[in-house]
Amino acid sequence: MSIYETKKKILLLGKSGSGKTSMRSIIFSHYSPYDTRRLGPTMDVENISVRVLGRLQLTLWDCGGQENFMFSYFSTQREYIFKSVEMLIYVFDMEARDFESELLYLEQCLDAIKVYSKDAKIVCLLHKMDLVSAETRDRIVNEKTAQLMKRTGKLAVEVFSTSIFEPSLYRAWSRIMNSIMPNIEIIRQHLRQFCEVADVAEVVLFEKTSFLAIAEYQAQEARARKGTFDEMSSILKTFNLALNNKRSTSFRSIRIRLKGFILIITNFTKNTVLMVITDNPAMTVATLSSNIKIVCEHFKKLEGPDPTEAAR
Ligand SMILES: Nc1nc2c(ncn2[C@@H]2O[C@H](COP(=O)(O)OP(=O)(O)OP(=O)(O)O)[C@@H](O)[C@H]2O)c(=O)[nH]1
Ligand SMILES: [Mg+2]
Repeated sequence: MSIYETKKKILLLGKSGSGKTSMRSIIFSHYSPYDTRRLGPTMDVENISVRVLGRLQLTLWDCGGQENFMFSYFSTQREYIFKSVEMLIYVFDMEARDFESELLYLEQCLDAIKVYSKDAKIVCLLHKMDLVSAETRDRIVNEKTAQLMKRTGKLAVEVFSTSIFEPSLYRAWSRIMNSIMPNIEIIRQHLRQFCEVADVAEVVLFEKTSFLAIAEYQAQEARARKGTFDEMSSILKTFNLALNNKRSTSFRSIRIRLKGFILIITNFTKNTVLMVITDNPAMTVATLSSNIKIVCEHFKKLEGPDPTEAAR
């Protein structure tokens, strides 16, 4: 049986204009950050299904944040919205002045979640961080996080600061994806084996549409390098967008060879892209490429058949 056979409901909530539709359009559709200026407010709820790796299907519930909609989520639509939720993502606009009133909304969400989806994971995004000056960012994030934590009590809540103009968006969403991927440990184990057998320093598996890093493994000596993956997600996504717009084609592979260093980023399985880095001076691009081909067959089996193809 394939290891990816799950449907998961993710609720995206937050006041109107906080940036919910923008972030999901950048990550899961082909929007650039600048395209999001054209977005109008979301009316009621927009459901978007995203197939992540063959059989993991996410249903994003992008809930319009205008007051009348929020009111109905907490009254007439309460059960419909908050039942069977795998993850609640609450988006705070760091430009908005009234953080207190946002916290009241969050509290209402948490009350409903406790009733209808008590095991749901909770993530809060302090969004539009690009509008906060670099000198005050750390202080503001710490203050807001402390205020948040006071209100969420014993619930485990993860907080990320994000901006559509920065790699932080990918960092947060990669972590989100990691935490809801079924059997992520199995994938990691396979990446680790690949690193060891092929004498590779680092390997990262990206989802092909979003370029979110799903899983990674670093050999001991590579662990000092930090931050590569989130930046890489946003670079690859931008590169792919440019290819799409200018040449109606999409990304296939990048190979970089420097003295004692090879980096290959290549289409891998139907739903993934693989990045491999080695600093073994004896390794050649040809050997590394053929190792990737061998391990690819193995991952294809893990991923299992795409149900949309099986149905044809
Ligand atoms: N500066 C900045 N602007 C952002 C960011 N994210 C979104 N925006 C802008 O915020 C505006 C509103 O974004 P939307 O995504 O439509 O907001 P929403 O939360 O979906 O709003 P509703 O659908 O009404 O609930 C758009 O003009 C975006 O370009 C960000 O990180 N930084
Ligand atoms: Mg919206």
